[in-house]
Amino acid sequence: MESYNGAMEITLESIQQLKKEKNAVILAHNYTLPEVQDVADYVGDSLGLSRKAAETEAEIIIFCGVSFMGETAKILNPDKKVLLPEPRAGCSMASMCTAAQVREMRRIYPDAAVVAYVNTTADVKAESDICCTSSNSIKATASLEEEDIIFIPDMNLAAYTANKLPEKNIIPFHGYCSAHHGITTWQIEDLRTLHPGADIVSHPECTFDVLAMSDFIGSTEKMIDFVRVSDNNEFIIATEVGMLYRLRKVRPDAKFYFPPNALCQTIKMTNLRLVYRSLVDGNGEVILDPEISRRARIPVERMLSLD
Ligand code: CIZ
Repeated sequence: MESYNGAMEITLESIQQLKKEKNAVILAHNYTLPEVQDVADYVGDSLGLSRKAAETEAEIIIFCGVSFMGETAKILNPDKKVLLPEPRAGCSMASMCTAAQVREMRRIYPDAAVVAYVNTTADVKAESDICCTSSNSIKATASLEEEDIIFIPDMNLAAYTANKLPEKNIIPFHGYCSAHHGITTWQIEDLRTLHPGADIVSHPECTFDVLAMSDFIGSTEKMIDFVRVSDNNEFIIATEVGMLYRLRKVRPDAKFYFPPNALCQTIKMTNLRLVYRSLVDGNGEVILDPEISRRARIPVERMLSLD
């Protein structure tokens, strides 16, 4: 194996060897390709990944996910090298909301605090009071003194959180994740007709109507925990289809049914060859403006200090 450009086989062993030589850690989101999950030191949801990024002692963090995830790792590790093997892998929801829009909402609602879902750019985090993930949006929002809460950018997570916290006045930004927002009640209804015994397990980025049909709602990692200990062996899974790989590992005996269009194409752009390339030549370094990074760290650390 001489270069990553030619036709050559990149093996698990070659990646492990390079990781050791470079003192690198590989973090991967639950939606990444199986070949990427197989070489990762940790696979999980945004909260788990942020925690791992905050505590790692490795010099290089290879982040297999989309750009806001790499940025969050860099915000938490300004002195480390953070590499996003496919730097073009963006998140459509994160790009729906700009820092200028957040400033404008603050101008309109001067008494409100801002809760930023982790699916935001560093610029947007820098304008926010606290970050949250889908596993702690309720806790993060409840931790704020303000009654009025500007919740950005996911209107579905905002609705889910608002429903659990009637004492708060949640003002949503109208962004959404295309993969989750596109899951419809009739798709879930069709799957339920075909598999009447299955539990419906949904991600809070789904619409409120889909959540209303669900037996369990949670982040990807919480969904895995639910399935792991469930007595049932059939599940309708309302989230991105990349989850199938981990779900099959934790419950090889169970059957999983996904709606047909739940796919995040950008997170699938990272493959083994790109991971190898980042390890060899540092491709995809995440660079942030130091002042933005300093300001964005405050809401991220505020979130991490909640548990
Ligand atoms: O992994 C998840 O649950 C996603 C997509 C987001 C999050 O907040 O962790």
